[in-house]
Amino acid sequence: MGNCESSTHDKQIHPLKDEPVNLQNRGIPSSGDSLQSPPPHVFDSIKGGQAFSLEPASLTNPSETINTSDWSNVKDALNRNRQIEEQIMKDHRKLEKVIKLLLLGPAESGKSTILKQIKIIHLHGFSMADLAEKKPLIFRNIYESIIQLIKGAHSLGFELPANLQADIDTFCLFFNDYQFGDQMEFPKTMYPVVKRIWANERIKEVYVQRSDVYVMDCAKYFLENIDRICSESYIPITSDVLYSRQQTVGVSEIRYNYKDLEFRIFDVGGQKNQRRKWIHLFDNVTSIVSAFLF
Ligand SMILES: Nc1nc2c(ncn2[C@@H]2O[C@H](COP(=O)(O)OP(=O)(O)O)[C@@H](O)[C@H]2O)c(=O)[nH]1
Ligand SMILES: [Mg+2]
Repeated sequence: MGNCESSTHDKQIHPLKDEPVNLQNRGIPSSGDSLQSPPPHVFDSIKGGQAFSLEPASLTNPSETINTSDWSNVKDALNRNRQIEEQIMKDHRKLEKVIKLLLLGPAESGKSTILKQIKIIHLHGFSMADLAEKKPLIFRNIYESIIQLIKGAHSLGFELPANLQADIDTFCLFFNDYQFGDQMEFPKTMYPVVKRIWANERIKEVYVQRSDVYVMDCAKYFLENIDRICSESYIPITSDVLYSRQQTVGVSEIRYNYKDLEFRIFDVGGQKNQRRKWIHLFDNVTSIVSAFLF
């Protein structure tokens, strides 16, 4: 292999032949012009025998000499290379401003609640439509709470007064037929039944002992607000939405900007069978926020 020199002078040594090459004679302007002799790293790459993607075919074939179109191809390739490098740098700078947070923790530890709170703080909260559409979910939370309290009383061996049994039977019959849908009114017949069941002290005791039996955290909040929730003009308020409990299926994401950073927060299903849906989110994650039950 012949001499290789990197220089901005007009005369260059052909990298593969030992003959000097006059770049100006080949229509290549000298330094200071926009079309300069090829930068040193072109020759370096040839010398090192690598990065041949930047070279015109003639450079790899010693029998051919360099012509203007070869250098023009080199220049094009270098331009493309520079553009790609600039784009990579831009993407990198952009990525540095993206903060990816993954919320992890057991079911009902508050992951989805954190997401709702972020929506309130950073994304203008809930619209009237958002609030109204939570009605069926809130009603379902109340029905499920009552069933859990009744089951809990049985599991804990609590004796319930005989006069409550009729209400319990009525409610269980109703719940057996109940199907979750877009129910926008709390059933009038169930309102006094639910009220009487929750008014019972033994039932309230089940809620206190919910570390031993499963009762949703939101039970007390909704049952204490039953009069407001069962009123005809009921529209959920923000705290109702915060307390509402819906099992997360799959992954939900919220994005917001704070200062010049873009936050992307991922809320995932806590159940084991949901985990394969979010395991890939660990790629490039900035932080993991763990939620715990206390
Ligand atoms: N005690 C209490 N419970 C809350 C509060 N906010 C939300 N919760 C309840 O905490 C539970 C958290 O559920 P969720 O956020 O869906 O948990 P995830 O499964 O980790 O997404 C729900 O039952 C909510 O009703 C609060 O301020 N106090
Ligand atoms: Mg959730």
